[in-house]
Amino acid sequence: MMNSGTPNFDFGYLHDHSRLTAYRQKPVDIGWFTETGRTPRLNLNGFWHFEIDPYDSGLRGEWFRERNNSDSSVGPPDCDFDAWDEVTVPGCWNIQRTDLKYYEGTAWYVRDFMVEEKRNGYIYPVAFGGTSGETIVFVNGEFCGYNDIPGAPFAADATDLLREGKNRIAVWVTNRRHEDGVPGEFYDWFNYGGIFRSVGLHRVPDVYIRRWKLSLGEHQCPELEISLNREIDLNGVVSVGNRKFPFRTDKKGTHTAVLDWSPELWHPDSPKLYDVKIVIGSDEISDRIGFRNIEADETGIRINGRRIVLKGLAVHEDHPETGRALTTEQRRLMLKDAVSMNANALRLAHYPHDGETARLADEAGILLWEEIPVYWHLDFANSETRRKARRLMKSLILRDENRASVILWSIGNENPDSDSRLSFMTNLADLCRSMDKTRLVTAACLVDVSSYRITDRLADVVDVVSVNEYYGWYYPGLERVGEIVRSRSDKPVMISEFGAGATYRAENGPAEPWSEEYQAEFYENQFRALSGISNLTGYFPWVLYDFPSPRRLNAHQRGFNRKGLITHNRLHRKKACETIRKWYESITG
Ligand code: GCB
Repeated sequence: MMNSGTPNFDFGYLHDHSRLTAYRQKPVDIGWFTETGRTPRLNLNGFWHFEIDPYDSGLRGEWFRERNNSDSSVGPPDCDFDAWDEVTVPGCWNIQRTDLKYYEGTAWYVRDFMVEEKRNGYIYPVAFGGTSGETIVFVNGEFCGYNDIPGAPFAADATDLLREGKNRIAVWVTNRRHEDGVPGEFYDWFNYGGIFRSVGLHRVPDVYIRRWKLSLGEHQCPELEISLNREIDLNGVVSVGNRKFPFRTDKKGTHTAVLDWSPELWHPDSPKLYDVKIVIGSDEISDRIGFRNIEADETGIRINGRRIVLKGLAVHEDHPETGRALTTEQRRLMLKDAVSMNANALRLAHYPHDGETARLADEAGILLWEEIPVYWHLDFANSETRRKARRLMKSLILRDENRASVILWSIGNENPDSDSRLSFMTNLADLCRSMDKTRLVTAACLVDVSSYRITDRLADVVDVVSVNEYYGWYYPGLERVGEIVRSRSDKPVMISEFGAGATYRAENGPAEPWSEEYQAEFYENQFRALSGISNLTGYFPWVLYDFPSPRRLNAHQRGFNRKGLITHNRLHRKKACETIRKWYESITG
């Protein structure tokens, strides 16, 4: 018999409802380590043992400690990670396991990895590109880090837990929706679960570059801003292309300098990128960077001093084969599909997409609107919700502040105007501006449908006023839509969403609601009604691809939002693609 002798069982955990409290008190600091410009020493993508744990038995019973049968204090364990099947990371369980399509709950991922040599005086961050929700990382049986924001990149410090030889990482992750979350409980997209972005083990020296930014400063010269993790003055060199610029940090470990050189500028028409390397002490960063400048006033948006109209498309990060974990090829196709309609911009709705998208957009010359899911109703008066939104915004800015393609930070989408919401959003706009002076702040506001005006007070806070309008689909009155843009002539205005549902079908038919013909006509009418308005500076038809949304259940939708211009599987282009292609072709500048 197991557990012979005097039993001293500790079954307290069966009655413990505070299993998350201790972890929640220790979220990892966002920004203590940023992956930008670094390649992990060890890529931890690939096969991981996986199983769902709907009752959270694993946290209650501390499975990550991997007590075995000989441990008389716990009895036979209920878990054996190595016996579980494997899934690949990055990935979404809803796709990888057909039985988990609609699962919303918690799961475990476990794998081993080897560390050949553990060097003293180095720091070992385990970096996660993003997961579906609250995440707890355990290394070799001990707590390593906690993050609570879906889709936020974060890193856990494994320095003290790693050992030379074989190591084990166990990750508890959930896709539970929360009333005080960002997003909240109710939204119009699919709630994928899992570790849906890359995981990697890094190694950095004890003095390392915590944050760096290269952007176009005044006088058209690049500006370098750098801060180390320690207050120390050190010599460094930044190379851009074949030029080298030595610098020295001040005693606080920071440095800002204008590099005396005028680079060829990045622009959608000629997306010039330079190889960049920063070496300081024994740390090093390598990246590819474009230099451009972006401004806005009541006449519109200018890149490098030239006015540009954003011929955009909105898109979700969702593919039938991979869910949120799109492959590089699937992301490239997304940019290619946009270019095929003469688009020069994408709105990455409604949450941070993988950082790879912005890198590919840098190369392709596609401008990006990046966004956090302050979407519909959030618990705006709740300080926890505010903390989460700030944390997500911060992580996104730190990840993508070096991407020339990213020109707009969007702080939210379609939230009814209230005092608590206005204060919440003003706080987010301030955060964006304090962290990044080289981009514009926007948000997708609601229109006052019957008065044809933008009455949302948030419009006073943002640099570019964006509005979602569905005249001609959810409500009539499309002919007057231009009045909305004209109602706000002191700022550039963009239409951040407009669209109509259409089910793809091979043959032609009458232009009735839900037909491709109706959708194409809808866009023709919209474009006609919106033409010739001087402060209208961008359009983002909703949406590039059909996408699954469990709340869409009528006969035409069947679990999908069908406002896509292309079907979810990317195979069929609806008729409106051609309408948009032609319209965008006709807009110059
Ligand atoms: C909106 C939302 C978007 C929805 C869309 C729709 O206004 O911002 O997330 O999917 O409308 O299709 O109704």
